[in-house]
Amino acid sequence: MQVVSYSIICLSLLYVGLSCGPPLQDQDREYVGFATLPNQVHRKSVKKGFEFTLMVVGESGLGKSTLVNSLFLTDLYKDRKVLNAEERLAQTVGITKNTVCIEEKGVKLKLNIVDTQGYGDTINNTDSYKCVSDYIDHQFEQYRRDEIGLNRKNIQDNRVHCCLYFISPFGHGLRPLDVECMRALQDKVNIIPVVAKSDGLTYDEVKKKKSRILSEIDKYRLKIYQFPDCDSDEDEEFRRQDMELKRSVPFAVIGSNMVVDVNGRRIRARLYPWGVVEVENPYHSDFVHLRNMLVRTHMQDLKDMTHDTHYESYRLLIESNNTLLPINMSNLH
Ligand SMILES: Nc1nc2c(ncn2[C@@H]2O[C@H](COP(=O)(O)OP(=O)(O)O)[C@@H](O)[C@H]2O)c(=O)[nH]1
Ligand SMILES: [Mg+2]
Repeated sequence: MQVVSYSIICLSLLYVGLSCGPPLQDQDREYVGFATLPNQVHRKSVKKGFEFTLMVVGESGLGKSTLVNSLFLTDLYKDRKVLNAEERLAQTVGITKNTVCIEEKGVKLKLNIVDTQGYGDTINNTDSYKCVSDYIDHQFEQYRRDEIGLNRKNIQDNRVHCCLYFISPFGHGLRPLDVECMRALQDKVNIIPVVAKSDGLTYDEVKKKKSRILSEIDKYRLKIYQFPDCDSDEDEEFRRQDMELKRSVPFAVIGSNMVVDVNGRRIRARLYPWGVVEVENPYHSDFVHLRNMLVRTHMQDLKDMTHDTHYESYRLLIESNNTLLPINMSNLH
């Protein structure tokens, strides 16, 4: 009985101490150490490296390969063979995957670029995007099988995290093929629309083209990647940049494989008889916004969306049907 009452007193003292005493200051608290968790996660992910897969879709000749080279300052397509009209007619849509490993300040990024060749080149293009859509499904299927397999610790993530959809600067907004293709891909991948070769358009034309494309996206209820809202604790400058980024969609882009000397600066640019178009100049194009978004600010969100939304829908669909897709990688060269 004595023991019981003694422990009750102790407990009540402890309770009084906790509830009525002055609040514990941070420095008085015992240090458990979990505050280093972010550092641990950071170190682990840096050690493991990052993987990102970007797909470019759009008609041939819209500057997809050139833009990829400009974005990642590489020459991914040194050995490519440009086909003539006859060869292009004979060819079906082909998908190629190139991988580059980029390292910046000790952080390694394995970047996969999936390019679609011959898309929109044939006389009847109804099936052009089928092959692109199948490719995305196959990557999901591969990942799903790896996840339930024995080697799930070392899964290679080849799922397509982002699709840059190239829209021609010469047409009036979206073409029927663009609408069909975006519709076929919208629930499988994060689509980011870009207006290709925008150096051929005046400032007003770019503005009109963008607003027409956006209204068509709305009219046909196409789903493109939605930028997440800014966190409430972000500073003014970040909010301003975020707003500017959202306002730039669809990004009007320019690409170039050429590095030229302009007033002592070595820059990627396009040289014309009447002047120089600078790829990274925000007054000339939205290239910098696009690159910042892809690499600096939204890469992780694109990956999260892919995993949590697109892959999850695929997985649920397959598992509810309980069928396995035969993996056919014949389109992958
Ligand atoms: N005017 C202009 N031409 C470009 C641009 N980007 C690429 N080109 C040119 O367009 C042609 C096709 O480019 P390419 O990257 O092979 O197109 P892809 O077939 O979509 O991969 C090449 O002659 C490029 O030099 C651009 O932003 N503006
Ligand atoms: Mg190309």
